[in-house]
Amino acid sequence: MLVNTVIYMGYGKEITMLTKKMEAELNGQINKELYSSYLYLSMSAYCNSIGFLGFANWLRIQAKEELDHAMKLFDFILERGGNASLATVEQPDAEWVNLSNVFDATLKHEQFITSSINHLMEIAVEEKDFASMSFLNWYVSEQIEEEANAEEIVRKLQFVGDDKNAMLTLDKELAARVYTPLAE
Ligand code: OFO
Repeated sequence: MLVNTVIYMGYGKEITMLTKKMEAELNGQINKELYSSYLYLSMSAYCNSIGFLGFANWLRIQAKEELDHAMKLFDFILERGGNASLATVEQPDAEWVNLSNVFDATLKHEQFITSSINHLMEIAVEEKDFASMSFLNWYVSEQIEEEANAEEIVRKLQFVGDDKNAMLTLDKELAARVYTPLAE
């Protein structure tokens, strides 16, 4: 019902423009992804400050990935003939109690992002915006992985408890994470 103007991309190729509602929601998601990046960078700085460089590495890479998620949305909005409008990114917390506190907050934040993606998908379905549905499917799958990764570290931290040697082993494990840019 809310499908907008058709943009002609060349002979035989056409794509419908984003509705204003979908454009606003996607812009809101860019802001959430940028905030995620900021949040994980802040957490990375905390881990660095307490000497856990592996945890810091994992979160720094996570921050980079969130930036990729924001850029993917940015590009999609432009491709669909929309306006990417960038709002203020909220300042993230900088004070953390310990590593468990950091990763409990990470998991909670990813669950929040999942609900935000689900909300976007609901709008796409409501608007019969098939291009957005297809695009958002990537984020739906990504969120399964994002939550699982955070949950795994939360569980490992619970298991390790106060065992300093086990904590250092976990730190070493997280130091091995490498950044992989998103495929075009
Ligand atoms: Fe960590 O999630 Fe983005 O989308």
